Amino acid sequence: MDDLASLREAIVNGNASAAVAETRKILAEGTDAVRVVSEGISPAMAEVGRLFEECEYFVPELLISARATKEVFQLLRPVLVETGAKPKGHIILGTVQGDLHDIGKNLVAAMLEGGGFEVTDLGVDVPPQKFVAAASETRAEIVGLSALLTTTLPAMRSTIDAFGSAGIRDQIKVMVGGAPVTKSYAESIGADAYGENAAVSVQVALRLIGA
Ligand code: B1M
Repeated sequence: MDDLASLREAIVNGNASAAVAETRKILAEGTDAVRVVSEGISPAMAEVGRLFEECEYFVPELLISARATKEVFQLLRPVLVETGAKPKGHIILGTVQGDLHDIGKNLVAAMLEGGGFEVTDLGVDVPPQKFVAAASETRAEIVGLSALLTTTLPAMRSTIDAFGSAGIRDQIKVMVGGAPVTKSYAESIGADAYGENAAVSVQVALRLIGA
């Protein structure tokens, strides 16, 4: 049993207080916060997804595990953010229209902040026009689109198209990510980059701004 097994178990069981207590303990022991994400939260939520697929869990169980993850994230966020360098660029982030999943997007936001980016988080269920308006107002270099549902993948394409219709597609780089997104899908919709996970997203964003 590794040092993150109890945290994973608490998240899968939706036991928020145990998950928070375990996170406090492992952070105090010096466990890297990025590892808590990649070897704690991510596999635990993948297991929750598997149980949902096999009809052992239903939406209430998903919500309870998601709440436990969010409470863990409140502890991790300041630690992830403080590891970063000085601001390097500005990124607008959001979950696309029709999609309410935000755990992965929030992790990406924290990692990007930790990597020295200013992040404007538009939240979930974000319509294309809201991304375009935020990009025009902030003059951000990158817009990051997250989607977790196969049914909301087309909203990524419509968001990219909306930048074209507004005449500002050449002024912004688009990074896409989320469980159903692949590199080839990203290419097929005209995105500039694909972020496979939160940690990789920082490197991808740095590459996009030429850093
Ligand atoms: Co939903 N859900 N869900 N859900 N949910 C999935 C996605 C699903 C795969 C579960 C399953 O069937 N196995 C399935 C989608 C199937 C499909 O599309 N083919 C599903 C479904 C069906 C649904 C509903 C339709 C269920 C229903 O109501 N009948 C419904 C849809 C609601 C909606 O959005 N309109 C729904 C609702 C929910 C909850 C609200 C209950 C809850 C979300 C709570 C929240 O986010 N606040 C929920 C949850 C928790 C899940 C699972 C179990 C976990 C998602 C998660 O947080 N993963 C999920 C199953 C799964 O993923 N295995 C599932 C952990 C997170 C760290 O990973 O988000 O992938 P992830 O993010 C990663 C990378 O993808 C990447 O970095 C992150 C960290 O490394 N990444 C990016 C993400 N965005 C990025 C952006 C980037 C770069 C990288 O650049 C911009």
